[in-house]
Amino acid sequence: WGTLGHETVAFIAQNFVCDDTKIFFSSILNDSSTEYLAKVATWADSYRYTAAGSFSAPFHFIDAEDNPPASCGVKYARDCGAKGCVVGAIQNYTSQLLDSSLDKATINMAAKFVGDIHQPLHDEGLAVGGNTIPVNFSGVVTNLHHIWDTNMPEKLVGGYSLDDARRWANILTTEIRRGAFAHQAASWLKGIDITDPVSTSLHWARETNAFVCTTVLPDGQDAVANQELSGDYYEAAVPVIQLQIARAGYRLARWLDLIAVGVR
Ligand code: DCM
Ligand code: DCM
Ligand code: ZN
Repeated sequence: WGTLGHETVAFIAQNFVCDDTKIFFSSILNDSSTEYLAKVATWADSYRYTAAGSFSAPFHFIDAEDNPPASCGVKYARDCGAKGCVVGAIQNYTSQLLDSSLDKATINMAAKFVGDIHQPLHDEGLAVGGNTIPVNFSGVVTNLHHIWDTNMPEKLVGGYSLDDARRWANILTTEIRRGAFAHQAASWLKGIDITDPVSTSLHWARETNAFVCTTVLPDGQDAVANQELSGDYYEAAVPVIQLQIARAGYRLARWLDLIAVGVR
């Protein structure tokens, strides 16, 4: 996701963490403001472009070698490359946090990767996660990965400021509490196990990767290449984007609760 997606995931998580978790992470981040998580939500994205942080670039995704749209699926041994992947990274950064490596950077990495694993093209190897599929969006030439990260969420919300993210997060929070997601939110936490981050995040990756077959590339890559996708394609994508951002935020809240409890 782009700036908007990550900040929204962080704001949703802020809305759902326990009071003690908020106190705990606000203190480590040295920020007691109403945006203590959201303000650091995109740091890992800048870090991967620095010389010191380039090792972390593969930690944002897992390149599933499946065959969409005919068959989707993620296998850890097959798909997590030698340089690492988002599933391994969630494992690694979670255990660092539980081992009391509670610095800003580590918290940030863990949070960022929970967000990214919920973007369908971050769980897909085809065409470098859609990066090499050229598409048009509202007349702008870009690529399929980029419209899922950025153009479609921003068209939905109308901007990408911190306040746009707060507003979207509050809408999705209401949907989780007493709206369209109220009856399914509890099921989003099924199987969540802080002692087994690989199984937990593989479940998230598989559930997310399934949308590559149904919604991202339902008719294969040739059907979207060089097409204008801000119409019907966008309309079909919006419910998936809303669901995935909501799930990521809700799950991140529980993950942070479990880390906070585990460390205390
Ligand atoms: N960004 C975004 N949406 C935009 C423009 C930029 O999310 N419409 C994000 C992407 C980068 C940061 O802002 O993380 C800087 O973008 P750029 O390098 O494209 O200026
Ligand atoms: N990305 C991905 N899968 C890959 C390579 C990259 O999901 N195999 C993601 C990471 C960024 C975006 O695509 O969100 C652009 O990556 P980069 O800036 O490394 O080209
Ligand atoms: Zn991306």
